[in-house]
Amino acid sequence: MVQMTEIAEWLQKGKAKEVVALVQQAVEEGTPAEIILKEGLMAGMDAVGKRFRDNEIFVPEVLMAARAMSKGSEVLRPLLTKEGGVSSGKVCIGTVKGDLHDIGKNLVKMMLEGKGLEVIDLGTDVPAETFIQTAIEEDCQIICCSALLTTTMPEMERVIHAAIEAGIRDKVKIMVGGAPVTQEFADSIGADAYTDDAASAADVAVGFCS
Ligand code: B1M
Repeated sequence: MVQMTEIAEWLQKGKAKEVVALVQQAVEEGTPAEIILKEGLMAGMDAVGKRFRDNEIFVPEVLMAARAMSKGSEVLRPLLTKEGGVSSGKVCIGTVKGDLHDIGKNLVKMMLEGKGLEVIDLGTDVPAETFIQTAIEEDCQIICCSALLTTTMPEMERVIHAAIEAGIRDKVKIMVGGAPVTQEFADSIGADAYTDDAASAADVAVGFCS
């Protein structure tokens, strides 16, 4: 039986092949996808974050761990998105300008798709204007912004200001999230919602679309 700590350990070593194999085995053994994600992949990434902060490892090692995390989450995608259902809304999502972190954003995207929402992925380093232009052109009900750096969090406020300037603030809900983001911060910039994990982000988004 695969232990979640094994997945976390191989992820910390940046071994994508081993992580994928263990995730697949855990799925076959009947471990729920949510447990594998939280206690295996995300726990491993948390440890990587701490070692990165303490200068025990550096960008190349973090990149390898990030790759292992992405490959591992891809195995879980069909399980995490199996709810499916009829598309009930359109969302554009991106990591804000200046920020290249995309693992959390990709998980939110996966969960949104799992709830049957149509998702336009703008990628990373997305300027406020691109969020707004896409929301207008694609008629999105929701803009989802992710930020992982304290220095890029203010970009989220720029997205909200740009929505006001473009005259669409009352037509679009703006959701924010990412490790350094808090409910207090979300309230202070006038965001419509903050959630601290991808699954609750999808639940809130469905609520906005219904
Ligand atoms: Co970076 N990095 N990084 N990094 N990195 C952090 C964020 C950091 C906390 C590490 C540390 O010091 N402990 C630190 C930020 C410090 C700060 O801002 N105060 C940091 C730094 C400093 C940097 C650089 C500046 C390092 C450098 O170059 N010297 C640099 C910046 C580059 C840039 O963006 N311009 C940098 C670079 C990188 C890599 C490229 C090497 C890599 C990213 C690879 C990639 O994403 N493809 C990387 C990584 C992997 C991390 C850590 C280790 C892991 C982040 C992650 O993917 N976590 C991170 C440490 C940490 O967070 N513990 C760190 C897993 C992911 C699932 O969690 O994204 O939080 P997260 O998503 C969660 C929730 O937050 C939520 O859902 C997910 C879970 O369900 N969520 C939302 C996310 N978005 C949401 C949106 C929502 C709702 C919920 O609604 C819209």
